[in-house]
Amino acid sequence: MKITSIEVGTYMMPRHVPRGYEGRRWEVLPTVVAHLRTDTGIEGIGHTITLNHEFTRSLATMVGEIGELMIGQDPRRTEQALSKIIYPANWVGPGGLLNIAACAIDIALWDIVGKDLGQPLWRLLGGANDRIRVYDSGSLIGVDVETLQRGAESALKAGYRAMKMRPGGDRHGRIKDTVARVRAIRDVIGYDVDLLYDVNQTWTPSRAIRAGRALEEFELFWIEDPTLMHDVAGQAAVARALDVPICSGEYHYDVPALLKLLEARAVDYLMVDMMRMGGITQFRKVAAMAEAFGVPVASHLIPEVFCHCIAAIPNGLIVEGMPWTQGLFRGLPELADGKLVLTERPGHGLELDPEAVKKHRAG
Ligand code: SMN
Ligand code: MG
Repeated sequence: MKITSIEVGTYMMPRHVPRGYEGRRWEVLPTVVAHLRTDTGIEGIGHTITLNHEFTRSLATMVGEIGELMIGQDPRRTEQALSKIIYPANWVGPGGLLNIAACAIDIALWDIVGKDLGQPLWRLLGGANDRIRVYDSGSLIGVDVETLQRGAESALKAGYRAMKMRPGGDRHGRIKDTVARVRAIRDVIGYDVDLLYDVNQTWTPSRAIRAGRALEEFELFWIEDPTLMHDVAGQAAVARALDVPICSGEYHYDVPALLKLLEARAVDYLMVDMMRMGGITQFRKVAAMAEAFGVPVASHLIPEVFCHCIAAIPNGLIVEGMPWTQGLFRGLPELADGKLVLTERPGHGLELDPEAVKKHRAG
């Protein structure tokens, strides 16, 4: 089997704009889709996103150029196919745009592998589970507590049994305000629903320790990225000081960077961003590495593909249910008892929704 052509599409996916987050940056999410076609008629699709609009065209171009390097390759030999980009990319990588773009191609390769074998990715990648926990990540975004509380109610109504909140104006203010904000959400959801807390690198280690202790009574499922991404020692100190698990990793671009977090015991749970890693092929290596450290793995964004990977591995913890890209696809996994239920559809099981394509295509 050989890859014969690549086509790239850019879509501006509409997003829910929370109060206090007005502006184009939140209104649409640039999403780039790669179609890899083969001489057998099987077509694989893969996607990637950029939160910043400024380099959308560059991203689409990079996806297309990496795709051109795949022409003539056997898509089932994922490692060999991707080895074709290592030399040409050694001056525009490692990391950054290169990985974000390679992710779309890598997902499309795996989609072809699955379709060729008639198997869904969750089974091909190990099949540890055929359903996997998911948390709502899109509803509790907002500056004011009331918006968050309404978001929590809607997440419960949608069937989620776990959800993630972020600090607001309290981020650098009095810790008692941080406590009040978390209490306001626990008041709505109780303690049978898991509550996750994402700090996005904005605390110092000492503040993280003080805030983490003050939040202890709320039994957070995790505190995410409490400190600066490169302050591995600082984050390890936080992880040591607190009983609440620390989850981190989404900001890093390669396997060695995540190894550093594991070796330093700076994470209790490892979060992986498939796009920053460059796709499923690299994700598997990270997941196996984390398993060796006894560390569970959580996903960052694109849940419609990531659910396969987290379900497949023995140390898969939970999937981030961020709804931003799912409007582009048909064949999404359904939510039941707080879990995503994987199907028998081969590959990742997704196809572009023709209506969404018509509405959101931007290039
Ligand atoms: C996040 C970061 C970047 C883009 C979207 C969301 C956030 C998360 O850290 O974990 O959801
Ligand atoms: Mg995060």
